[in-house]
Amino acid sequence: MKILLMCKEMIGYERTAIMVLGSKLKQSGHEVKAAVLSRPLTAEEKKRRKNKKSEPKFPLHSDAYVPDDAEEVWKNTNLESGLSKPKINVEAKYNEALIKALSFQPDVVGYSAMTGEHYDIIEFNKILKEKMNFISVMGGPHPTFNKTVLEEKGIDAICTGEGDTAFDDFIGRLKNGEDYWLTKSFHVKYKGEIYKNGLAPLVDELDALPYPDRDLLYDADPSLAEVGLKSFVAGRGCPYKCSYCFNKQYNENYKGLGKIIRARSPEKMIREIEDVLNRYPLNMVNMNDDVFMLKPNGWIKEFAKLYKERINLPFSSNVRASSVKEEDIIALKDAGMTHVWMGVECGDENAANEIFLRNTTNETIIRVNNLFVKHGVKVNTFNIMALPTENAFEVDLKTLDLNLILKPNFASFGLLYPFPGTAIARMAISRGYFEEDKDTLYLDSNKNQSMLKFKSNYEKRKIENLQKLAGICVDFPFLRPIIPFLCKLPLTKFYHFLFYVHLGYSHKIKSQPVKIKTLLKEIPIYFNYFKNLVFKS
Ligand code: B12
Ligand code: SF4
Repeated sequence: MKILLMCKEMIGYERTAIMVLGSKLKQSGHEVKAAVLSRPLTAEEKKRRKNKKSEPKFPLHSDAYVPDDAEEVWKNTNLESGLSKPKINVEAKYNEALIKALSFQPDVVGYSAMTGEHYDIIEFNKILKEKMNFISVMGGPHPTFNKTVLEEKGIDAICTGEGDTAFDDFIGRLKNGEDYWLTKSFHVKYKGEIYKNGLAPLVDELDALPYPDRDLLYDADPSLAEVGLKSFVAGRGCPYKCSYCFNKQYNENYKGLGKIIRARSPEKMIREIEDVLNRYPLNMVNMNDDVFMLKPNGWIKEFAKLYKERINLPFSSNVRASSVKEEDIIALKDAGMTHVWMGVECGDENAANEIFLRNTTNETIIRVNNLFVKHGVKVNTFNIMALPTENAFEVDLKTLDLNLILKPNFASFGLLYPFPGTAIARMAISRGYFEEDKDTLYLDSNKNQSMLKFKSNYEKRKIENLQKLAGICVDFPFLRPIIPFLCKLPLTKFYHFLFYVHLGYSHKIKSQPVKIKTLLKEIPIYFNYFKNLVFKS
């Protein structure tokens, strides 16, 4: 079978789902390609694709996907004929992806979607459906928690959990003319009926899965191959119950269907990184596990030893203060861990524990932060503002103040999003801060506006301004006394711009120890991401 895997633009971070689903399907003998929605190629990328002489110095995989007949397909398909003007513009937005899809003529198109990304995907899928026959499947966090997305015109099936073996099963049944509509973990439209199947068990042995297929994804977005920062996932699952996170509901959905926490063996993980190191530019490893240090006994020490011996590059990971051991910090620092991303989320302990169900004290956060600093590991903090509570602005000021105590390398502030299926969404609805119906517009970034209703627009503006300025204030603490005043001013657009400049600088310069030469090479790519982020929002 021919399967096209798609996701929205990635802005510098690999979409692991495409790589893992793709490799499993290829292993089963299917023909798989990937395409990205929306991000137009840079002039440099277009040139490289056209001019065979200026090959990138790293090898693109043999099946690098630029259809030779792209121009032909484009001409013959006459995409724009008979369409009204606004529709032409919509299509123009998706040109690149449409060409790929039409020239590949897949049997199945699989979309991976986080909430907020689904709008563009649904829109694109409708256009594609007008032009060719295929089965469309959506997977990822959005359909996992928002199953009503199957009601959308053009979406034929959704995957409601892990897709590695389930999608392979779905495609296998389809190929063999079997009852694919009864595949576990899928909800499927078939002959006017909707089939809602239960979940298949979680993948027990992650090592049994093939290595993620990076070539597939990098062929779809060459900029990801070119930048030296690359993401990896060593394990899955988190047992905590933070109200704003999808894990609590996920674990409830999967109750009795397997172990929550699973890890690949250190050896397999190192081999994957080694392989990438041999074939692509790699100068910084980003371990994307929810909580990296939550691993079986002995795992961290073994990983650290192998990593130091065979990779020896700077790396970062996500941590939760209450699951950090000093001996692990020492081992990982020795292996090359330069910084961690630590969830602080809220500085007001009552709100942190009653609203966010964070279940960690500020004292623990400060103690663990100091441990990292003591051992020379930089800490970047994750924080969430705009809580569904009456004194939201004061709560957020306390979050800023906790960060001023921690003095992190970079303090990242987002706005609370009541994602479908989360406890915080139910709380926000019951407290009157949020309404959820079929017209609710979920935005695809939590950095721009709050989705909650506050007592006035002025109150909301203050909170959104604080979120934009807080990270800058942590770097320039002398601003703290005037922050409440600055938040009152109607300068949100200006603060928004400053926010992204600071975010880009903190991500690229402060959090990635790279050589000047590499930095200069990567700046145009990151500038392109930056432009997309600022202008899109
Ligand atoms: C790494 C990561 C990122 C990275 C990369 C994004 C990515 N999706 O890969 C970055 C830093 C960019 C990121 C950004 C954000 N993230 Co994030 N991120 C994660 C994290 C920690 C790991 C993702 C991952 O690699 N998982 C491993 C892969 C294998 O799992 P998976 O993607 O779920 O895919 C499996 C299934 O879902 C399914 N599947 C997926 N796609 C498809 C497609 C088909 C066709 C099928 C059949 C099956 C299928 O099969 C896959 C294999 O089993 C997850 C939490 C988590 N544990 O998943 C949050 C998570 C995905 N992020 C989340 C959020 C909210 C965000 C942000 C909005 C936060 C922000 N700061 O702004 C932004 C969104 C930016 C945007 N819209 O572009 C939420 C999404 C909730 C939701 N309802 O959508 C999650 C679930 C965390 C949470 N708190 O709940 N994130
Ligand atoms: S610790 Fe992190 S990953 Fe785990 S439930 Fe809380 S927010 Fe989610």
